[in-house]
Amino acid sequence: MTEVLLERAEALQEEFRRVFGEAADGVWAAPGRVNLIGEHTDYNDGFVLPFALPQATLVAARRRADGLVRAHSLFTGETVEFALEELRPGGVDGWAAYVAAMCWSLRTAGQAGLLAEDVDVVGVDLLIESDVPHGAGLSSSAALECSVGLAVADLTGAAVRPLEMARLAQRAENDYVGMPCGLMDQMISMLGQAGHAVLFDTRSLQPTPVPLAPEGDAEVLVIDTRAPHRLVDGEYAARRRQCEEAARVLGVESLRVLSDTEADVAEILTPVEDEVLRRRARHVITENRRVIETVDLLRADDLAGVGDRMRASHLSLRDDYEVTVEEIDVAFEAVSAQGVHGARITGGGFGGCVIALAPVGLHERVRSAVREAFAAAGFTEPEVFRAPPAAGARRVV
Ligand code: GAF
Repeated sequence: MTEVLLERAEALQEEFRRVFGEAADGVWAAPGRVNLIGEHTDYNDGFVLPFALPQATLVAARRRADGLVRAHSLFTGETVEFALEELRPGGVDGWAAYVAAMCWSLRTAGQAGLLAEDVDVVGVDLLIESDVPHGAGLSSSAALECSVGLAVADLTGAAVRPLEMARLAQRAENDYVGMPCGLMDQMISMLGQAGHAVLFDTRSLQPTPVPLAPEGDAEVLVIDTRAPHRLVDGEYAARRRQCEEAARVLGVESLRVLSDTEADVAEILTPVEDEVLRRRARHVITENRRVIETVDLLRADDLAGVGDRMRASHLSLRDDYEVTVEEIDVAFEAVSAQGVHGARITGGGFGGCVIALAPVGLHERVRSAVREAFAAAGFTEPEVFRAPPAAGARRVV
């Protein structure tokens, strides 16, 4: 448990008393994430290799017995109230949709076959604060879902395992909020480990922690381009449909099946006549292979090799999957010229962040290079910060 998180939790408890007039029962936290490699593979049964960030969403909560949820966000200053009995998918919107979605998902978890029985959520007051950058592709939504889910489950006395909570959060997002995401973000928010990335096989649901630069000679830098997300939901859903269509044409259950072979990608894709579908599928198949190669290279401490895979991933996401935007490509080129091992876009795309795997000591150089490139292009000033892999969701106090 970090000092900083404890201090934040204590401050949040005080604030809770001010907002709700009573003491909180506890404080729970769940982190945002970056993905080292394995993008747009999670909804294709594939591999991902994310890690949890030190940035987290904190929720102070108090159980109530009258079937009401009251949630106050320190980010927007708003309080939203709803009755649990009246929860229907899509019924609450904005940031509170994720709160409502988690309560709904827990209350119907047994019906959905995700837990042995539905969780009897009886009511809760929630106070929420977060330092996960919002709308930056760093999974602020998963951090909110998982922190709220943990708080509500704990206060109800329900034993929910981390991976079960991740699946409940994914269902909340898919079926309540309407975003057809995969499982990566919720998985890593629940299962993150300090000092490690987590290789996750989204078909077997098997997580494998992989130490990240244990020699202390390298670190991950995050460049938040602050480019507004554009068309994100529609384009994401479209990519997902294209992958399903490509798998259908190829006669496989998912594109993952094709990543497991040694076969030549061009040959595999010969039956796909549509050029766009072919490029989408090529990205997914080659990306899955890059994830597995990256894990082997990390274990061999071959950071230059990891960097090569990151670069190849970026180019594939730019040219085949078409999810980058100008700010992202400018940041990628600027950072790649600073002596880093490698760089790539991270997250779903259409804005968001670039990450770099860099020898320790390059932080300032990367920051000024990217800022200069952005100033020259007339873009908003980007943020650059270090990202040491952190622990997953937990109760803080
Ligand atoms: C978003 C989604 F939420 C994830 O499930 C994943 O598909 C990612 O985009 C792309 O890799 O973060």
